[in-house]
Amino acid sequence: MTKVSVILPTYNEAGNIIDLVNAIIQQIPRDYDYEIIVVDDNSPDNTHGLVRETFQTNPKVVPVLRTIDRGFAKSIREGIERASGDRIVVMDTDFTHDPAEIPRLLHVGEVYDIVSGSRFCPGGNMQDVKHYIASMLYNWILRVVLRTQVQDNLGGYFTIRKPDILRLPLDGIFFGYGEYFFRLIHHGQRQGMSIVEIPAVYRTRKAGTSKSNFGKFLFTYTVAAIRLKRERTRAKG
Ligand SMILES: Nc1nc2c(ncn2[C@@H]2O[C@H](COP(=O)(O)OP(=O)(O)OP(=O)(O)O)[C@@H](O)[C@H]2O)c(=O)[nH]1
Ligand SMILES: [Mg+2]
Repeated sequence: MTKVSVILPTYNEAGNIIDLVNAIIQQIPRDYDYEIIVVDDNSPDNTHGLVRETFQTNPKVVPVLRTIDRGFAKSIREGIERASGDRIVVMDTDFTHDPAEIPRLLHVGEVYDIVSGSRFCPGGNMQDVKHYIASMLYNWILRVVLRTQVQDNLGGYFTIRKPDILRLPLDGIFFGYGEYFFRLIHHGQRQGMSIVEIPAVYRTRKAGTSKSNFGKFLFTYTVAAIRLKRERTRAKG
């Protein structure tokens, strides 16, 4: 039986995480074994303690506490490295990524190397219209700069087999924030992996507050894209 490890990075998600873990458990297909790894960066709202307490009798829910080097992408990497499953699923923990899409991700993942839940393929969407338009425009720029062949380079809701992700240059991908995802797609594409997007509707955060700031991220993501482009040009030349 294939085992899927669902990686959930959290920072101050006490209002979402219990319901989310329960919703994910409901969505794991019966022919998969699973574990859910909640990687928390020592949230002041005690997300980690809450998960530990609530799921103490379920060994398939694995709470991981990080106390140094806080970071979204680094937490995801830590979750991936600790995963005991053959298949990885990564998603946000504020209900932006709908657990109901998990069965389709796993199903398509049996055929393709990376399957990404995308807002920009037919059937995909986002409840927050302004965010949707801003992300779409920014994705066009990213695609021109990086030549990635996917439409949603900032999604972060995906599945890949663990041995496949370990073949990618993890040090060059997993740092910073959501831009790690376009580095992952970029390197996956360069290594000849098959990448497909399936439609996903991104919802508005259920509880808690956002940690992202559009202006700041526009700058960091742009610097990250230019760096990646330079690396690519250097590697070619
Ligand atoms: N472990 C860890 N997780 C984080 C960190 N920052 C954010 N996260 C998680 O990463 C996910 C995305 O963060 P959000 O605050 O929702 O940022 P966003 O999705 O860009 O912004 P919204 O559109 O407002 O939802 C959430 O599940 C957060 O809990 C961090 O420093 N460490
Ligand atoms: Mg969010």
